[in-house]
Amino acid sequence: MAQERTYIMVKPDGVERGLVGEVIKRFENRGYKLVALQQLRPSRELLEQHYGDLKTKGFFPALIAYMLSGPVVGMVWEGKGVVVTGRKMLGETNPLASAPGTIRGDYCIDVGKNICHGSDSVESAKKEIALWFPAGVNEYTRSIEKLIYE
Ligand code: RTP
Repeated sequence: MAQERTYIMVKPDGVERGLVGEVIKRFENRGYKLVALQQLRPSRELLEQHYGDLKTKGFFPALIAYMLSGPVVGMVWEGKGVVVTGRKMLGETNPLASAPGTIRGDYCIDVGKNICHGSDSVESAKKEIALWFPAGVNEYTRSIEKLIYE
């Protein structure tokens, strides 16, 4: 059965603050499988495509400037329910509304510096994975799946 995938990205503030490992650790510890990982400085065009739905929002220029401020680390995680669970692990868009124990609830305060991104649906995940990883992700099997899934 094809497993669900999501696109998780550590934003420039998260990279600069050294939180990449923390984000990876939480998804690994949960049992999800890492199938792609890259650090890059995204172009304005790539970001405008990624955030295309938000073009009309007042905060759009600030969002693009924030995302252009340094390298990001993008990754694709695979596993049961990973889109919804990944968003729960990240916390609310506004960090102050995020529960302690979530990434945003533990590590940030302002919405414009909220450390990470996670796909909001299976459909968006497919689009985002194709956008950020046009060469595709890594297909491999893990011997530990039987310790994670019943
Ligand atoms: P993301 O795409 O980064 O996971 O965030 P999200 O779905 O939780 O939130 P979305 O509404 O798609 O917003 C994308 C990013 O834009 C910034 N933002 N700023 N100033 C503001 O009111 C505001 N609202 C959103 C945040 O960095 C948010 O993650």
